[in-house]
Amino acid sequence: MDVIYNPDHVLQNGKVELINGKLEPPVECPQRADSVLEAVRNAGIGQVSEPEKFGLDPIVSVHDPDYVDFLATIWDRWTEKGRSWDALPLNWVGRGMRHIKPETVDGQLSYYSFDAGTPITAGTWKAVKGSADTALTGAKRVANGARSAFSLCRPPGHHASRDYYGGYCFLNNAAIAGQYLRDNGFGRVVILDVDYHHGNGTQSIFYDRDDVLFVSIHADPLQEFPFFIGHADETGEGKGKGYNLNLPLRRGADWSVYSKALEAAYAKIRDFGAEAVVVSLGVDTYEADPISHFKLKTDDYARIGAGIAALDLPTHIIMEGGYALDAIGRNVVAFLNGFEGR
Ligand code: Q9C
Ligand code: ZN
Repeated sequence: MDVIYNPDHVLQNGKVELINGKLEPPVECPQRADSVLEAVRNAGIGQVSEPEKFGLDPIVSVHDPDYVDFLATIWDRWTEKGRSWDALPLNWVGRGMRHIKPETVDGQLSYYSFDAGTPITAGTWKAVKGSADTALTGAKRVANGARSAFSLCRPPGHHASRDYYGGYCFLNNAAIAGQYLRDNGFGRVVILDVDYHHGNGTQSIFYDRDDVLFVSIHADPLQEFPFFIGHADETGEGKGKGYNLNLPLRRGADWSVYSKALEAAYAKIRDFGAEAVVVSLGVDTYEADPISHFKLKTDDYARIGAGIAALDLPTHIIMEGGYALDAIGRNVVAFLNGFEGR
């Protein structure tokens, strides 16, 4: 299958991430995508190409234009204040406070974010825009008839919602790709999110819609980030009622538990009558992932890939999380080979 890779991802290179109360080197680092690329190349998965440039139209079809403008300009506004270090927010709306957009740089960082673990740097916007273009290029190939494509997106996207960033995500690559497929010939699209964390952004973007089904298998929000969304009783609203399926699993989930959730996901996708699948592929479900607590093994990713291929639908695979640097590439390749039946 075709692989889309954006060399400009390296421009998202934060100096620090707030982890467990300490400022540490970010786990969401450039080496992640480079190690996946190397493994994909060595495995001969397919032609690797750079993304085409799309304008902002397909991005603002799922994101607030003012938010996109904020992302594109915030670094310049931050540095105009004489700050040369990573831009991070400090506080958020608490219960009873009002979500009115502040005028200042610091106020707007707070307004448009939901965590302090997602640094903005000099190259963030360029990397983020390139990541969205990587998703759009893969979506275009699938819309043009490809059986599958792999968009090696970095930074990831599934935590970003219509108008906020967090969880290392700024633009929601899977949502942008899913919307692109809707706008280019596919009536019903499913986004299947197998990242360890709940894809809160994707869920929120499509929560009131019946044309894009969101299905997510993830760590129970009672135990894991993003903590305040991702429960099983979130099933959609308005005409989107019944078009959101959350399958939260407790810490320690291994294949015996995970595979049952996958079967439930496949059944839902078949019932829905999906015409195309977007996979939010996180390999942070791996047993040795440094920030996660599931117990999947490398061979399990081949099983997930094969299971998704058995849906027999045009499939666009999009990279999300996965932080065990020495294993991400191997696990992604296992998934892709499993999908291809090799
Ligand atoms: N102690 C994705 O996988 N913070 N995002 C973790 C670890 C947030 C993960 C802190 C994790 C976000 C795309
Ligand atoms: Zn994740």
